[in-house]
Amino acid sequence: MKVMPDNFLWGASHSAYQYEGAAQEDGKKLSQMDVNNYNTGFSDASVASDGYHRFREDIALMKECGFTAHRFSFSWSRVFPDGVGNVNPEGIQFYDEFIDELLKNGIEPLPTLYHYDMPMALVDKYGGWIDRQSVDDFTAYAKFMINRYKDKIKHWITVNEQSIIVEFWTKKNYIPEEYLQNPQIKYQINHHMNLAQAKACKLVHELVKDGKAGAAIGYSPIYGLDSSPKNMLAMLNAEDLKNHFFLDIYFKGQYPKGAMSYLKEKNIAPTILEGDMDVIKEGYSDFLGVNYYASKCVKYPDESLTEIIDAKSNLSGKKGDMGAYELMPDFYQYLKNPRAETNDWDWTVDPTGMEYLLRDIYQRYEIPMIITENGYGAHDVLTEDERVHDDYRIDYWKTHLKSVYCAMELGVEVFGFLPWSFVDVLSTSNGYNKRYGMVYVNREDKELLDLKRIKKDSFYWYQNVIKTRGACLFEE
Ligand code: BGP
Repeated sequence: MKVMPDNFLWGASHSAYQYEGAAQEDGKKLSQMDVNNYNTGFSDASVASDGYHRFREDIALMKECGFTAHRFSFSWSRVFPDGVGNVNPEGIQFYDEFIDELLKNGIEPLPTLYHYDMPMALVDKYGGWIDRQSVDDFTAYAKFMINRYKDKIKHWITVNEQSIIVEFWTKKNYIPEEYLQNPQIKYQINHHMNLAQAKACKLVHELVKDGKAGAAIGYSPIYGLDSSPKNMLAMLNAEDLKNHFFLDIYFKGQYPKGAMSYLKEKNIAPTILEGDMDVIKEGYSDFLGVNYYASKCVKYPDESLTEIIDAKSNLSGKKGDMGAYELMPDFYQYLKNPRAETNDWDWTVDPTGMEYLLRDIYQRYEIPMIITENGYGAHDVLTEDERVHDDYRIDYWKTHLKSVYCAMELGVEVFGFLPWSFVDVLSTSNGYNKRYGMVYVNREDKELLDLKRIKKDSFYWYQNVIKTRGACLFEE
C-alpha cells in the first residue's frame, strides 16, 4: 500500500501578522507589514483571524484533524516592540502559551523567525533590512528566541521567502521613498538577510541539542516556453537568478557565478564585505522549507523597443513589481504558460511542478525538504447550512500530495507537509477575499462578524489523509 512514512509530519502553516491580529495589543508595536497593509484597499492586519485570542480553539481543531506539527511565525515586534532592547513580557508570554498548547496536544511546533514583518521601529530608525545593522539586531532577537525555546523546539525555520522579498521588494518591505528608484537595494536587502539567516542557523547548531535549521523559500520551477535553444537558455538564466541565487547560498555557501556576473554588469549586485561569505558558509542549512504554489514560464527577451523600455522601468522598480511578467534585459522574460491552467487569481495550477521541483532540488543539493506552504486561494462560499464545499482545494492538495509521494518514491527526502493554511488568514495581497484555509473564519474583508471557525470540506478530507497516512489519496 502507498503510505507516507510513520514519522512524516502532517500539519499546516500560518504567519504572525496574517493570523494573530492584536497588532497593537499588550505592548506589541507595529511591524512593516501592519503598516503596508493599511493601504492595500483590503483588510489590514489589525484583527486578521484573531488568533491572538482564539489560538486554543484553533489548536483543538488541529488536534481533531490529526496534526502532528504546525508551522507559525514569531512576531519580532510583539517580543521586542522596538526591535531591540527590552523584551515585552506579555508578548513572550503569548508564545510560551502558544507553544505549550501545541505540545500539550501532541503537535510539534515549527517556528519561523522572520515572515516579512520587520519591526517598524527599525524601519524608522535606519530603513530596516537596507542597513547592515539589521543583521545584528535580527541576530540578537533570534538568539533570545532560540535560547528561550531550545528545549522545546527542534526544527527552526529562519527566514520566509527571500526570493519573494526580492521579487516584490516594495510590497514585502517598507521602502523609504528615496530608495524606490534603486533596484540594487533589493539585492542588498537580500544579502543582509543571507547573513542574518546564516547567523540564525549557526545559533541553532550551537544552542539546540540535535537542532536543525533552514529557510523556507518561495519556489517556482521555471519552464522554457518551448524547445528553442534561446528559450532554454532563458530558462537557465532565470533558474540561476530566481532559484539557485538563494539555494546556492543555503547549501553551497556561495552566489551562483552566472547570476552574479549579470547583476554586476547591470550595476545592481549587492556589496559584499570581507568575511561575509565566511559567515554564510558557517551558517549552513540542514534542510529546506519549500513553499510551492505555482510554476513559471520564460522566454528569451525580444529586442523590441517597447520591451527595452519595459525592462528599464522594471529594473528601476517602478513597473512590473508584481513580478508576474518580470523582464530582465538580455536574460529572461516571464510570460503566461500557454499550456498550464490557472486559478481565479491567475496563478498556475501545476501539480506536476511539485514533483519536478523536488526532484530537481534534490538532484542538485541532496538535502532533506519539508513542504512549508502549498495551497489554493479562492473566493470560498459559506452556504446557509454553514458548510464550505471547497472541492477545488481538495483537488489541488490531492494532486500536489500525490506528486510529493512520487518524488519520495524516487528517493527524494521529504519529511512533512504543512500546507497554507489551517484557518483562513489575511492574504498578503487580497485580504479575506482570497482564502486558503481548511477552516473558514467567519468575517468579511472589511466586516468582522463573529470570527467563528467553521470546518470546510477540505478539513474532513485532510483528516482522512492524515489518518490513512496518505493511502486514501490513491483509492478510487
Ligand atoms: C506566500 C507567503 C504567505 C502567503 C502565501 C499566499 O508567498 O509566504 O505569507 O500569504 O504566499 O499568498 P497570497 O496571500 O498573496 O495569496
